Amino acid sequence: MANDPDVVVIGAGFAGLYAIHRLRERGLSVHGLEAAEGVGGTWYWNRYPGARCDSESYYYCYAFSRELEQEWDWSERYPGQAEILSYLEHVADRFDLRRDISFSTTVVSAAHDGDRWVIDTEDGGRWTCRWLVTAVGCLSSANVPDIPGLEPFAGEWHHTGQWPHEGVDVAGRRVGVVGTGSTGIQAIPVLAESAGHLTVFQRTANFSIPARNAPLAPEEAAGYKADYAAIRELQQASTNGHPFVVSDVDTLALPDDERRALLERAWERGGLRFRAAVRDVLTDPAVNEEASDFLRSKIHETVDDATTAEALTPRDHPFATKRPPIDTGYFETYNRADVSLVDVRADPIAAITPRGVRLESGTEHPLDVLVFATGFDALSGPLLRLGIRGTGGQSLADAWAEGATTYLGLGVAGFPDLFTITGPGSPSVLTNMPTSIEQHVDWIADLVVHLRDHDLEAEPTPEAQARWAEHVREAADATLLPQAASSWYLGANVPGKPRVFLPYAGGFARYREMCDAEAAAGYPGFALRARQRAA
Ligand code: N01
Repeated sequence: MANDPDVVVIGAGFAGLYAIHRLRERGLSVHGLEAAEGVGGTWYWNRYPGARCDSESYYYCYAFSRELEQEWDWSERYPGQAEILSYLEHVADRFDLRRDISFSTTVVSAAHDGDRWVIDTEDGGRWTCRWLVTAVGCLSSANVPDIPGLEPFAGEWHHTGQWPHEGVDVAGRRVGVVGTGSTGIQAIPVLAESAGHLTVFQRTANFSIPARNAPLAPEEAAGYKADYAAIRELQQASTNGHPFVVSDVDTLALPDDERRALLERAWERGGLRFRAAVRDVLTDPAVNEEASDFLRSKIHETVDDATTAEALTPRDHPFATKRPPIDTGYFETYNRADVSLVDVRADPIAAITPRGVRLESGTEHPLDVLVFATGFDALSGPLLRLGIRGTGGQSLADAWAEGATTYLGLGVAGFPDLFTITGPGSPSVLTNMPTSIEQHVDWIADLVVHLRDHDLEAEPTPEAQARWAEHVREAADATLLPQAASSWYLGANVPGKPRVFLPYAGGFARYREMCDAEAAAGYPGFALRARQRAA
Protein backbone atom coordinates (compact mmCIF):
# COMPACT_ATOMS: atom_id res chain seq x y z
CA MET A 1 0.00 0.00 0.00
CA ALA A 2 2.83 2.42 -0.79
CA ASN A 3 1.32 5.60 0.60
CA ASP A 4 -2.13 4.49 -0.60
CA PRO A 5 -4.02 2.66 2.13
CA ASP A 6 -7.80 2.29 2.12
CA VAL A 7 -8.07 4.73 5.02
CA VAL A 8 -5.88 7.53 6.35
CA VAL A 9 -6.54 8.46 9.97
CA ILE A 10 -5.24 11.85 11.09
CA GLY A 11 -4.25 11.89 14.75
CA ALA A 12 -3.00 9.23 17.18
CA GLY A 13 -4.74 10.06 20.44
CA PHE A 14 -7.61 8.08 21.96
CA ALA A 15 -9.61 8.40 18.72
CA GLY A 16 -6.89 7.72 16.16
CA LEU A 17 -5.47 4.70 17.98
CA TYR A 18 -8.83 3.00 18.26
CA ALA A 19 -9.75 3.92 14.67
CA ILE A 20 -6.58 2.25 13.36
CA HIS A 21 -7.24 -0.84 15.44
CA ARG A 22 -10.91 -1.14 14.55
CA LEU A 23 -10.58 -0.46 10.82
CA ARG A 24 -7.74 -2.96 10.61
CA GLU A 25 -9.89 -5.55 12.36
CA ARG A 26 -12.53 -4.97 9.68
CA GLY A 27 -10.05 -5.89 6.96
CA LEU A 28 -9.07 -2.42 5.75
CA SER A 29 -5.56 -1.14 5.22
CA VAL A 30 -5.05 1.91 7.43
CA HIS A 31 -2.32 4.46 8.01
CA GLY A 32 -2.16 7.12 10.70
CA LEU A 33 -0.54 10.55 10.33
CA GLU A 34 0.42 12.24 13.60
CA ALA A 35 2.05 15.63 14.06
CA ALA A 36 3.59 14.69 17.43
CA GLU A 37 6.60 12.48 17.95
CA GLY A 38 4.50 9.94 19.80
CA VAL A 39 0.98 8.76 20.49
CA GLY A 40 -1.34 10.39 23.03
CA GLY A 41 -3.00 13.40 21.39
CA THR A 42 -4.26 15.69 24.16
CA TRP A 43 -2.20 13.74 26.67
CA TYR A 44 0.94 14.13 24.60
CA TRP A 45 0.65 17.93 24.43
CA ASN A 46 -0.99 18.97 27.71
CA ARG A 47 1.90 18.45 30.14
CA TYR A 48 1.25 21.53 32.26
CA PRO A 49 1.64 21.19 36.05
CA GLY A 50 -1.49 19.62 37.51
CA ALA A 51 -2.76 18.15 34.20
CA ARG A 52 -5.15 15.42 35.14
CA CYS A 53 -8.38 13.98 33.81
CA ASP A 54 -11.71 15.12 35.25
CA SER A 55 -13.30 11.74 34.49
CA GLU A 56 -12.45 8.92 36.89
CA SER A 57 -9.80 6.47 35.76
CA TYR A 58 -11.94 3.33 35.84
CA TYR A 59 -14.09 4.69 33.01
CA TYR A 60 -11.74 7.19 31.29
CA CYS A 61 -10.35 4.33 29.23
CA TYR A 62 -11.24 2.07 26.35
CA ALA A 63 -14.07 -0.44 26.69
CA PHE A 64 -13.40 -2.37 23.47
CA SER A 65 -11.08 -4.97 25.00
CA ARG A 66 -12.06 -6.93 28.11
CA GLU A 67 -8.43 -8.10 28.44
CA LEU A 68 -7.13 -4.52 28.38
CA GLU A 69 -9.63 -3.52 31.07
CA GLN A 70 -8.40 -6.33 33.31
CA GLU A 71 -4.68 -5.87 32.63
CA TRP A 72 -4.28 -2.17 33.21
CA ASP A 73 -3.99 -0.82 36.77
CA TRP A 74 -4.87 2.80 37.50
CA SER A 75 -3.19 4.30 40.53
CA GLU A 76 -5.51 7.19 41.38
CA ARG A 77 -9.18 8.11 41.31
CA TYR A 78 -8.40 10.67 38.59
CA PRO A 79 -5.55 9.71 36.27
CA GLY A 80 -2.73 12.21 35.79
CA GLN A 81 -1.37 13.18 32.36
CA ALA A 82 1.72 10.93 32.59
CA GLU A 83 -0.33 7.89 33.56
CA ILE A 84 -2.83 8.37 30.72
CA LEU A 85 0.03 8.82 28.27
CA SER A 86 1.58 5.54 29.53
CA TYR A 87 -1.79 3.85 29.08
CA LEU A 88 -2.07 5.03 25.47
CA GLU A 89 1.54 3.99 24.79
CA HIS A 90 0.68 0.58 26.22
CA VAL A 91 -2.39 0.37 23.94
CA ALA A 92 -0.28 1.32 20.92
CA ASP A 93 2.20 -1.48 21.73
CA ARG A 94 -0.31 -4.09 22.82
CA PHE A 95 -2.32 -3.78 19.61
CA ASP A 96 0.79 -3.22 17.46
CA LEU A 97 -0.47 0.12 16.16
CA ARG A 98 2.80 2.01 15.72
CA ARG A 99 3.78 0.12 12.57
CA ASP A 100 0.91 1.89 10.79
CA ILE A 101 1.58 5.42 12.06
CA SER A 102 3.90 8.12 10.69
CA PHE A 103 4.92 10.39 13.55
CA SER A 104 6.24 13.98 13.26
CA THR A 105 4.02 14.23 10.19
CA THR A 106 1.80 17.29 10.01
CA VAL A 107 -1.01 17.37 7.46
CA VAL A 108 -1.10 20.66 5.55
CA SER A 109 -3.84 19.84 3.04
CA ALA A 110 -6.33 17.15 2.15
CA ALA A 111 -8.24 17.44 -1.13
CA HIS A 112 -10.80 15.11 -2.72
CA ASP A 113 -9.96 14.59 -6.39
CA GLY A 114 -13.31 13.04 -7.33
CA ASP A 115 -12.12 9.53 -6.50
CA ARG A 116 -9.67 9.65 -3.64
CA TRP A 117 -8.36 11.90 -0.94
CA VAL A 118 -4.91 13.36 -1.62
CA ILE A 119 -3.15 14.35 1.59
CA ASP A 120 -0.01 16.46 1.68
CA THR A 121 2.24 16.72 4.69
CA GLU A 122 4.59 19.44 5.86
CA ASP A 123 7.66 17.31 5.17
CA GLY A 124 6.72 17.04 1.46
CA GLY A 125 5.04 13.63 1.76
CA ARG A 126 1.87 12.65 -0.08
CA TRP A 127 -0.72 10.05 0.87
CA THR A 128 -3.81 8.98 -1.03
CA CYS A 129 -6.76 6.98 0.26
CA ARG A 130 -10.44 6.31 -0.34
CA TRP A 131 -11.61 7.28 3.12
CA LEU A 132 -10.27 10.04 5.27
CA VAL A 133 -10.98 9.81 8.98
CA THR A 134 -10.12 12.74 11.22
CA ALA A 135 -9.18 11.94 14.82
CA VAL A 136 -7.78 15.36 15.66
CA GLY A 137 -9.59 15.90 18.94
CA CYS A 138 -11.87 18.76 19.93
CA LEU A 139 -9.38 20.74 22.00
CA SER A 140 -6.09 20.58 20.14
CA SER A 141 -5.87 23.98 18.48
CA ALA A 142 -4.30 26.28 21.09
CA ASN A 143 -5.85 29.72 21.50
CA VAL A 144 -3.12 32.25 22.34
CA PRO A 145 -4.77 35.67 22.67
CA ASP A 146 -3.60 38.28 20.24
CA ILE A 147 -2.29 40.71 22.86
CA PRO A 148 0.21 43.29 21.59
CA GLY A 149 3.78 43.00 22.85
CA LEU A 150 4.21 39.26 23.28
CA GLU A 151 7.29 39.14 21.04
CA PRO A 152 9.50 41.51 23.04
CA PHE A 153 8.46 39.97 26.41
CA ALA A 154 11.80 39.32 28.16
CA GLY A 155 10.51 36.40 30.22
CA GLU A 156 9.31 33.07 28.88
CA TRP A 157 5.73 32.33 27.94
CA HIS A 158 3.88 29.08 27.27
CA HIS A 159 0.40 27.92 26.34
CA THR A 160 -0.68 25.03 28.57
CA GLY A 161 -1.61 22.94 25.53
CA GLN A 162 1.94 23.16 24.14
CA TRP A 163 3.83 22.75 27.39
CA PRO A 164 7.58 21.99 27.02
CA HIS A 165 8.40 18.34 27.60
CA GLU A 166 11.35 19.25 29.80
CA GLY A 167 9.01 21.26 32.07
CA VAL A 168 9.26 24.90 33.07
CA ASP A 169 11.25 25.94 36.11
CA VAL A 170 9.05 28.32 38.08
CA ALA A 171 10.85 27.96 41.42
CA GLY A 172 11.11 31.34 43.12
CA ARG A 173 10.02 33.17 39.95
CA ARG A 174 7.23 35.64 39.30
CA VAL A 175 4.62 33.67 37.38
CA GLY A 176 1.44 34.98 35.73
CA VAL A 177 -1.47 32.77 34.61
CA VAL A 178 -4.08 34.09 32.19
CA GLY A 179 -7.27 32.04 32.29
CA THR A 180 -9.40 30.28 34.89
CA GLY A 181 -11.04 27.47 32.92
CA SER A 182 -10.50 23.79 33.76
CA THR A 183 -6.83 24.06 32.83
CA GLY A 184 -6.02 27.21 34.82
CA ILE A 185 -7.92 25.82 37.81
CA GLN A 186 -5.79 22.64 37.70
CA ALA A 187 -2.48 24.45 37.13
CA ILE A 188 -2.81 27.39 39.54
CA PRO A 189 -2.55 25.46 42.86
CA VAL A 190 0.44 23.46 41.61
CA LEU A 191 2.27 26.49 40.18
CA ALA A 192 1.63 28.38 43.41
CA GLU A 193 3.52 25.74 45.40
CA SER A 194 6.84 26.57 43.77
CA ALA A 195 6.49 30.03 42.22
CA GLY A 196 8.01 32.98 44.08
CA HIS A 197 4.80 34.88 43.41
CA LEU A 198 1.79 33.85 41.33
CA THR A 199 -0.53 36.39 39.72
CA VAL A 200 -3.79 35.11 38.26
CA PHE A 201 -5.38 37.23 35.54
CA GLN A 202 -9.07 36.32 35.65
CA ARG A 203 -11.61 37.48 33.07
CA THR A 204 -14.55 35.30 34.11
CA ALA A 205 -14.95 33.81 37.57
CA ASN A 206 -15.70 30.10 37.42
CA PHE A 207 -17.53 27.50 39.47
CA SER A 208 -15.38 24.59 40.60
CA ILE A 209 -16.01 21.47 42.62
CA PRO A 210 -13.37 19.62 44.65
CA ALA A 211 -12.12 16.55 42.78
CA ARG A 212 -11.33 14.65 45.98
CA ASN A 213 -8.55 12.83 44.20
CA ALA A 214 -6.95 9.94 46.10
CA PRO A 215 -4.96 6.80 45.45
CA LEU A 216 -7.17 4.04 44.13
CA ALA A 217 -7.30 1.35 46.81
CA PRO A 218 -6.65 -2.17 45.45
CA GLU A 219 -10.08 -3.39 46.65
CA GLU A 220 -11.83 -0.50 44.90
CA ALA A 221 -9.91 -1.12 41.66
CA ALA A 222 -10.71 -4.85 41.88
CA GLY A 223 -14.38 -3.99 42.42
CA TYR A 224 -14.46 -1.96 39.21
CA LYS A 225 -12.74 -4.73 37.28
CA ALA A 226 -15.28 -7.25 38.51
CA ASP A 227 -18.12 -4.91 37.63
CA TYR A 228 -17.10 -3.70 34.17
CA ALA A 229 -20.05 -5.24 32.30
CA ALA A 230 -22.52 -3.24 34.41
CA ILE A 231 -20.35 -0.09 34.32
CA ARG A 232 -20.24 -0.12 30.52
CA GLU A 233 -24.00 -0.69 30.33
CA LEU A 234 -24.60 2.34 32.54
CA GLN A 235 -22.32 4.47 30.38
CA GLN A 236 -24.14 3.45 27.20
CA ALA A 237 -27.48 4.42 28.73
CA SER A 238 -26.28 7.75 30.15
CA THR A 239 -26.49 11.38 29.10
CA ASN A 240 -22.78 12.12 29.47
CA GLY A 241 -21.11 8.75 28.97
CA HIS A 242 -20.36 8.58 32.70
CA PRO A 243 -21.44 5.56 34.73
CA PHE A 244 -23.60 7.65 37.08
CA VAL A 245 -27.31 7.51 37.50
CA VAL A 246 -28.72 11.04 37.45
CA SER A 247 -30.64 11.69 40.66
CA ASP A 248 -34.44 11.48 40.48
CA VAL A 249 -34.91 13.65 43.57
CA ASP A 250 -36.96 16.81 43.04
CA THR A 251 -34.65 19.11 45.00
CA LEU A 252 -37.06 22.04 44.97
CA ALA A 253 -39.70 19.94 46.73
CA LEU A 254 -37.32 19.20 49.61
CA PRO A 255 -37.30 21.20 52.84
CA ASP A 256 -34.34 23.63 52.95
CA ASP A 257 -32.27 21.56 55.37
CA GLU A 258 -32.67 18.37 53.32
CA ARG A 259 -31.78 20.17 50.11
CA ARG A 260 -28.68 21.61 51.73
CA ALA A 261 -27.78 18.15 53.06
CA LEU A 262 -28.13 16.66 49.57
CA LEU A 263 -25.83 19.32 48.11
CA GLU A 264 -23.36 18.86 50.97
CA ARG A 265 -23.18 15.11 50.31
CA ALA A 266 -22.58 15.74 46.61
CA TRP A 267 -19.90 18.31 47.50
CA GLU A 268 -18.19 15.86 49.84
CA ARG A 269 -18.25 13.13 47.16
CA GLY A 270 -16.82 15.73 44.74
CA GLY A 271 -16.09 15.60 41.02
CA LEU A 272 -18.42 15.76 38.04
CA ARG A 273 -20.88 13.56 39.96
CA PHE A 274 -22.00 16.77 41.67
CA ARG A 275 -23.86 17.71 38.49
CA ALA A 276 -25.58 14.31 38.32
CA ALA A 277 -26.68 14.64 41.95
CA VAL A 278 -28.92 17.60 41.13
CA ARG A 279 -31.77 16.58 38.84
CA ASP A 280 -32.71 19.14 36.14
CA VAL A 281 -29.72 21.33 36.99
CA LEU A 282 -29.20 22.16 33.33
CA THR A 283 -32.83 22.63 32.40
CA ASP A 284 -34.61 24.25 35.35
CA PRO A 285 -33.35 27.76 36.22
CA ALA A 286 -34.65 27.56 39.80
CA VAL A 287 -32.89 24.24 40.46
CA ASN A 288 -29.73 25.61 38.91
CA GLU A 289 -29.87 28.77 41.02
CA GLU A 290 -30.03 26.64 44.20
CA ALA A 291 -26.94 24.70 43.13
CA SER A 292 -25.15 27.84 41.92
CA ASP A 293 -25.86 29.60 45.19
CA PHE A 294 -24.59 26.66 47.19
CA LEU A 295 -21.34 26.68 45.21
CA ARG A 296 -21.00 30.45 45.60
CA SER A 297 -21.38 30.06 49.37
CA LYS A 298 -18.54 27.49 49.35
CA ILE A 299 -16.22 30.02 47.69
CA HIS A 300 -17.01 32.56 50.40
CA GLU A 301 -16.47 29.92 53.12
CA THR A 302 -13.11 28.92 51.63
CA VAL A 303 -11.49 32.21 50.66
CA ASP A 304 -10.45 34.32 53.67
CA ASP A 305 -10.44 37.76 52.08
CA ALA A 306 -14.03 38.82 51.32
CA THR A 307 -13.11 41.02 48.35
CA THR A 308 -11.08 38.25 46.73
CA ALA A 309 -13.85 35.75 47.46
CA GLU A 310 -16.40 37.96 45.73
CA ALA A 311 -14.12 38.50 42.73
CA LEU A 312 -13.84 34.70 42.45
CA THR A 313 -17.61 34.22 42.63
CA PRO A 314 -19.34 33.60 39.29
CA ARG A 315 -22.46 35.68 38.84
CA ASP A 316 -22.73 35.95 35.07
CA HIS A 317 -23.57 32.35 34.14
CA PRO A 318 -25.45 29.46 35.74
CA PHE A 319 -23.47 26.50 37.14
CA ALA A 320 -22.39 23.93 34.49
CA THR A 321 -23.34 26.07 31.51
CA LYS A 322 -19.60 26.36 31.02
CA ARG A 323 -17.75 23.04 31.34
CA PRO A 324 -17.50 22.64 35.15
CA PRO A 325 -13.89 22.38 36.32
CA ILE A 326 -12.99 20.17 39.24
CA ASP A 327 -10.05 21.05 41.42
CA THR A 328 -7.61 20.22 44.15
CA GLY A 329 -7.22 23.19 46.46
CA TYR A 330 -8.07 25.85 43.88
CA PHE A 331 -9.95 28.39 46.00
CA GLU A 332 -7.68 27.67 49.00
CA THR A 333 -4.73 28.84 46.88
CA TYR A 334 -5.96 32.44 47.12
CA ASN A 335 -5.34 32.36 50.89
CA ARG A 336 -1.60 32.23 50.24
CA ALA A 337 0.31 35.47 50.71
CA ASP A 338 2.28 34.79 47.52
CA VAL A 339 -0.79 34.56 45.25
CA SER A 340 -2.76 37.52 43.93
CA LEU A 341 -5.86 37.80 41.79
CA VAL A 342 -6.27 40.46 39.12
CA ASP A 343 -9.70 41.07 37.64
CA VAL A 344 -9.08 41.68 33.94
CA ARG A 345 -12.76 42.08 33.21
CA ALA A 346 -12.69 45.29 35.30
CA ASP A 347 -9.24 46.32 34.10
CA PRO A 348 -8.41 44.44 30.88
CA ILE A 349 -4.94 43.46 29.72
CA ALA A 350 -3.75 46.24 27.39
CA ALA A 351 -0.36 44.87 26.40
CA ILE A 352 2.48 42.56 27.26
CA THR A 353 5.57 44.66 27.93
CA PRO A 354 9.17 43.45 28.04
CA ARG A 355 8.73 43.30 31.86
CA GLY A 356 5.31 41.76 32.22
CA VAL A 357 1.60 42.48 31.79
CA ARG A 358 0.23 46.02 31.57
CA LEU A 359 -3.45 46.67 32.23
CA GLU A 360 -5.59 49.40 30.69
CA SER A 361 -5.33 51.40 33.92
CA GLY A 362 -1.55 51.52 33.40
CA THR A 363 -0.77 49.12 36.26
CA GLU A 364 2.09 46.82 35.30
CA HIS A 365 2.63 43.34 36.75
CA PRO A 366 6.29 42.31 36.34
CA LEU A 367 6.67 38.63 35.45
CA ASP A 368 9.37 36.08 34.66
CA VAL A 369 7.00 33.43 33.29
CA LEU A 370 3.64 33.99 31.61
CA VAL A 371 1.28 31.04 31.25
CA PHE A 372 -1.65 31.16 28.85
CA ALA A 373 -4.35 28.80 30.11
CA THR A 374 -6.56 30.41 27.51
CA GLY A 375 -8.13 27.36 25.95
CA PHE A 376 -8.64 26.25 22.41
CA ASP A 377 -10.33 27.02 19.12
CA ALA A 378 -12.62 24.13 19.99
CA LEU A 379 -14.19 21.47 17.80
CA SER A 380 -14.00 23.19 14.41
CA GLY A 381 -10.49 24.65 14.89
CA PRO A 382 -8.56 21.35 14.67
CA LEU A 383 -10.41 20.41 11.47
CA LEU A 384 -9.96 23.79 9.81
CA ARG A 385 -6.19 23.56 10.33
CA LEU A 386 -6.05 20.54 7.99
CA GLY A 387 -6.69 22.54 4.80
CA ILE A 388 -9.54 20.25 3.72
CA ARG A 389 -11.07 20.70 0.24
CA GLY A 390 -14.04 18.74 -1.01
CA THR A 391 -16.04 18.55 -4.25
CA GLY A 392 -15.15 21.29 -6.74
CA GLY A 393 -12.28 22.42 -4.55
CA GLN A 394 -14.58 23.96 -1.92
CA SER A 395 -12.68 24.53 1.31
CA LEU A 396 -14.06 23.44 4.67
CA ALA A 397 -13.35 27.00 5.86
CA ASP A 398 -15.78 28.35 3.22
CA ALA A 399 -18.36 25.68 3.95
CA TRP A 400 -18.22 26.66 7.62
CA ALA A 401 -17.99 30.43 7.17
CA GLU A 402 -21.30 30.87 9.05
CA GLY A 403 -20.46 28.21 11.63
CA ALA A 404 -19.57 24.52 11.59
CA THR A 405 -22.38 22.25 10.43
CA THR A 406 -22.23 18.49 9.97
CA TYR A 407 -24.55 15.55 9.84
CA LEU A 408 -24.47 13.78 13.23
CA GLY A 409 -21.04 15.31 13.78
CA LEU A 410 -19.74 12.54 11.52
CA GLY A 411 -19.57 13.99 8.02
CA VAL A 412 -19.99 17.18 6.00
CA ALA A 413 -22.07 17.73 2.84
CA GLY A 414 -19.76 18.39 -0.12
CA PHE A 415 -16.92 16.34 1.40
CA PRO A 416 -17.32 12.74 0.18
CA ASP A 417 -15.86 9.87 2.17
CA LEU A 418 -14.68 12.15 4.97
CA PHE A 419 -15.59 11.03 8.49
CA THR A 420 -14.98 13.18 11.54
CA ILE A 421 -14.61 11.46 14.90
CA THR A 422 -16.23 13.65 17.58
CA GLY A 423 -16.80 16.45 15.06
CA PRO A 424 -18.90 19.57 15.68
CA GLY A 425 -22.54 18.57 16.19
CA SER A 426 -21.66 15.37 18.10
CA PRO A 427 -21.97 14.98 21.90
CA SER A 428 -18.14 14.80 22.21
CA VAL A 429 -17.02 17.36 24.77
CA LEU A 430 -20.28 17.09 26.72
CA THR A 431 -19.46 13.44 27.37
CA ASN A 432 -16.72 11.16 28.61
CA MET A 433 -14.57 11.29 25.48
CA PRO A 434 -13.42 7.64 25.19
CA THR A 435 -17.06 6.51 25.28
CA SER A 436 -18.06 8.87 22.48
CA ILE A 437 -14.94 8.05 20.50
CA GLU A 438 -15.59 4.31 20.55
CA GLN A 439 -19.21 4.83 19.48
CA HIS A 440 -18.09 7.01 16.56
CA VAL A 441 -15.30 4.73 15.44
CA ASP A 442 -17.54 1.63 15.48
CA TRP A 443 -20.21 3.48 13.53
CA ILE A 444 -17.74 4.84 10.96
CA ALA A 445 -16.14 1.40 10.56
CA ASP A 446 -19.55 -0.13 9.78
CA LEU A 447 -20.26 2.54 7.17
CA VAL A 448 -16.84 2.23 5.55
CA VAL A 449 -17.25 -1.56 5.31
CA HIS A 450 -20.70 -1.03 3.74
CA LEU A 451 -19.18 1.37 1.19
CA ARG A 452 -16.34 -1.01 0.43
CA ASP A 453 -18.65 -3.98 -0.01
CA HIS A 454 -20.99 -2.10 -2.35
CA ASP A 455 -18.37 0.04 -4.10
CA LEU A 456 -20.07 3.26 -3.04
CA GLU A 457 -19.02 6.69 -1.88
CA ALA A 458 -20.92 8.64 0.75
CA GLU A 459 -21.50 12.18 1.92
CA PRO A 460 -24.29 13.69 4.00
CA THR A 461 -27.15 15.22 2.03
CA PRO A 462 -27.53 18.99 2.49
CA GLU A 463 -31.09 18.38 3.73
CA ALA A 464 -30.04 15.92 6.42
CA GLN A 465 -27.25 18.26 7.47
CA ALA A 466 -29.61 21.24 7.72
CA ARG A 467 -32.08 19.18 9.79
CA TRP A 468 -29.28 18.09 12.10
CA ALA A 469 -28.03 21.66 12.55
CA GLU A 470 -31.55 22.67 13.56
CA HIS A 471 -31.78 19.75 15.97
CA VAL A 472 -28.39 20.63 17.53
CA ARG A 473 -29.66 24.18 18.07
CA GLU A 474 -32.96 23.00 19.57
CA ALA A 475 -31.18 20.55 21.86
CA ALA A 476 -28.97 23.34 23.20
CA ASP A 477 -31.92 25.72 23.52
CA ALA A 478 -33.80 23.13 25.59
CA THR A 479 -31.07 23.59 28.22
CA LEU A 480 -29.48 26.52 30.04
CA LEU A 481 -26.18 25.94 28.20
CA PRO A 482 -26.47 28.88 25.74
CA GLN A 483 -26.75 31.26 28.73
CA ALA A 484 -22.98 31.23 29.24
CA ALA A 485 -22.06 34.03 26.87
CA SER A 486 -18.30 33.46 27.19
CA SER A 487 -18.38 29.71 26.62
CA TRP A 488 -16.13 27.94 24.16
CA TYR A 489 -19.09 25.64 23.44
CA LEU A 490 -20.41 28.67 21.52
CA GLY A 491 -17.07 29.67 20.01
CA ALA A 492 -17.19 32.84 22.12
CA ASN A 493 -13.56 32.53 23.26
CA VAL A 494 -12.13 33.01 19.76
CA PRO A 495 -12.51 36.53 18.33
CA GLY A 496 -14.41 36.48 15.02
CA LYS A 497 -15.55 32.85 15.36
CA PRO A 498 -19.24 32.44 14.41
CA ARG A 499 -21.45 31.99 17.49
CA VAL A 500 -22.91 28.54 16.95
CA PHE A 501 -23.46 26.06 19.78
CA LEU A 502 -21.07 23.36 18.60
CA PRO A 503 -21.60 20.13 20.58
CA TYR A 504 -24.83 18.12 20.59
CA ALA A 505 -26.57 18.60 23.94
CA GLY A 506 -29.32 15.99 23.49
CA GLY A 507 -27.45 13.32 25.44
CA PHE A 508 -25.18 10.43 24.55
CA ALA A 509 -27.75 7.59 24.75
CA ARG A 510 -30.27 9.43 22.59
CA TYR A 511 -27.57 10.33 20.08
CA ARG A 512 -26.33 6.74 19.90
CA GLU A 513 -29.86 5.53 19.18
CA MET A 514 -30.18 8.06 16.35
CA CYS A 515 -26.87 6.93 14.83
CA ASP A 516 -27.97 3.28 15.10
CA ALA A 517 -31.30 4.11 13.44
CA GLU A 518 -29.49 5.90 10.61
CA ALA A 519 -27.37 2.79 9.94
CA ALA A 520 -30.31 0.36 10.30
CA ALA A 521 -32.31 2.36 7.74
CA GLY A 522 -29.49 2.15 5.16
CA TYR A 523 -27.99 5.63 5.80
CA PRO A 524 -30.85 7.81 4.48
CA GLY A 525 -29.06 10.99 5.57
CA PHE A 526 -26.18 10.21 3.24
CA ALA A 527 -26.07 10.34 -0.54
CA LEU A 528 -24.65 6.92 -1.43
CA ARG A 529 -23.31 6.93 -4.99
CA ALA A 530 -21.58 4.42 -7.21
CA ARG A 531 -17.93 5.46 -7.23
CA GLN A 532 -16.70 7.78 -9.99
CA ARG A 533 -13.27 6.40 -10.69
CA ALA A 534 -10.70 8.77 -12.14
CA ALA A 535 -9.67 7.80 -15.71
O1 N01 B 1 -9.90 26.61 28.40
P1 N01 B 1 -11.22 27.49 28.64
P2 N01 B 1 -9.30 25.45 29.29
N1 N01 B 1 -7.79 37.51 28.27
O2 N01 B 1 -11.59 28.04 27.30
C1 N01 B 1 -9.63 32.96 29.60
C2 N01 B 1 -11.00 20.51 28.76
N2 N01 B 1 -10.08 20.26 29.85
O3 N01 B 1 -8.04 25.01 28.65
O4 N01 B 1 -14.14 32.69 30.29
C3 N01 B 1 -8.10 37.02 29.47
O5 N01 B 1 -12.25 26.74 29.39
C4 N01 B 1 -11.08 32.59 29.56
O6 N01 B 1 -11.87 33.65 30.02
P3 N01 B 1 -13.42 33.76 29.52
C5 N01 B 1 -12.35 20.87 29.33
O7 N01 B 1 -13.37 20.41 28.47
C6 N01 B 1 -10.19 19.06 30.43
O8 N01 B 1 -9.27 25.83 30.69
O9 N01 B 1 -13.41 33.49 28.04
N3 N01 B 1 -8.57 35.79 29.67
C7 N01 B 1 -11.07 31.37 30.47
O10 N01 B 1 -11.03 31.72 31.81
C8 N01 B 1 -12.25 22.36 29.33
O11 N01 B 1 -13.47 23.03 29.43
C9 N01 B 1 -9.37 18.76 31.45
O12 N01 B 1 -13.80 35.13 29.88
C10 N01 B 1 -8.76 35.02 28.59
C11 N01 B 1 -9.75 30.72 30.10
O13 N01 B 1 -8.93 31.71 29.55
C12 N01 B 1 -11.54 22.60 28.04
O14 N01 B 1 -10.53 21.61 28.03
C13 N01 B 1 -8.45 19.68 31.93
C14 N01 B 1 -8.44 35.47 27.30
C15 N01 B 1 -9.90 29.64 29.08
O15 N01 B 1 -10.71 28.64 29.59
C16 N01 B 1 -10.89 23.95 27.90
O16 N01 B 1 -10.35 24.30 29.16
C17 N01 B 1 -8.37 20.90 31.33
C18 N01 B 1 -7.94 36.78 27.17
N4 N01 B 1 -7.67 37.30 25.96
C19 N01 B 1 -9.19 21.17 30.27
N5 N01 B 1 -8.72 34.47 26.44
C20 N01 B 1 -9.41 17.42 31.98
O17 N01 B 1 -10.39 16.78 32.16
C21 N01 B 1 -9.19 33.44 27.17
N6 N01 B 1 -9.20 33.77 28.48
C22 N01 B 1 -8.13 16.88 32.19
